[in-house]
Amino acid sequence: MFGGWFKPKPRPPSPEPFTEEWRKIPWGNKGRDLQFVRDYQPHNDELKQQRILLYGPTGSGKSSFINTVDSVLQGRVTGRASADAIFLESFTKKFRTYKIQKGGPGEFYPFTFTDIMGIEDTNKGACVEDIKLAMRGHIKDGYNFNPASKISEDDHNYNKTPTLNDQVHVLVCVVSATTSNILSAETVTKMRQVRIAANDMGIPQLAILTKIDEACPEVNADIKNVYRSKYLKEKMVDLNVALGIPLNCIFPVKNYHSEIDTDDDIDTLIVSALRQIIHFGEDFVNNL
Ligand SMILES: Nc1nc2c(ncn2[C@@H]2O[C@H](COP(=O)(O)OP(=O)(O)O)[C@@H](O)[C@H]2O)c(=O)[nH]1
Ligand SMILES: [Mg+2]
Repeated sequence: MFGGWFKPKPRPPSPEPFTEEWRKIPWGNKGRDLQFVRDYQPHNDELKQQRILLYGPTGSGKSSFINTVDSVLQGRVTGRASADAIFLESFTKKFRTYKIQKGGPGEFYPFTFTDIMGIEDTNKGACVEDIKLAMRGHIKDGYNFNPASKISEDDHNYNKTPTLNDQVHVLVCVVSATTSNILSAETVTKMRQVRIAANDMGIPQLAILTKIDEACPEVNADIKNVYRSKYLKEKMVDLNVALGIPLNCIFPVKNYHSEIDTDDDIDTLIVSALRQIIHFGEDFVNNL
């Protein structure tokens, strides 16, 4: 009953696992991106906070990503979004938004993460119709997803008159690098539908490829090998082909999951992805 059951067989060591480093990352200098995130304020006065919607299969690391961003910004490993090691069924059934504390109590960063119930092969995950409504801002925090049917307009968690602040401003697809086929056909179909709907609304999209440490022994040995790993590049290309997300919008990361202290290199990958997410959300709001 533990997550370990789902772990794929270890990949046999490759005779030549490396390629030339194909994306430049400011290792040892996370400060620039971190400062950007710390200083970020939406241009549009009406926007209190960007809403970043995370979607993807159960167990892909959505909750862990929220925790990791929280940890990076707090400078210590935190654990708020209930990342669960047991993920036979989607653990996140509620539509829930996470704020990240900045400075004192009651003061938050101007962006939030909404963790949606996992997109599943069968009828277990949130239905695409609900995700579309969520993107338009119709679903209130605390709503319990029902995989069998979409939210009714009479539900007390249905927001009839969403404002700019209720809408989703960036869609982030979260996929694990350990999945052998990257995604099942049904999940791909569902995720594509979500993407098409987001495209129609003009919502920008990115992808986060998680568990790069577990997927790749060379990266586990040194995370700075991330853009030298042939295997991870293949995974990113697979994701690009499966979902149609451009390669330069795909960010490989390692989430904090067993660590007790933060690490500069892990932080560096997280803040560079976060910075891009914030840029995309900001562009969307300014182009409305
Ligand atoms: N090794 C490793 N494990 C991870 C990573 N991200 C998440 N996990 C683990 O994967 C499992 C599922 O993560 P979770 O965040 O609950 O996934 P969710 O269902 O998408 O919210 C948990 O046991 C996490 O500790 C990662 O980057 N590396
Ligand atoms: Mg979760």
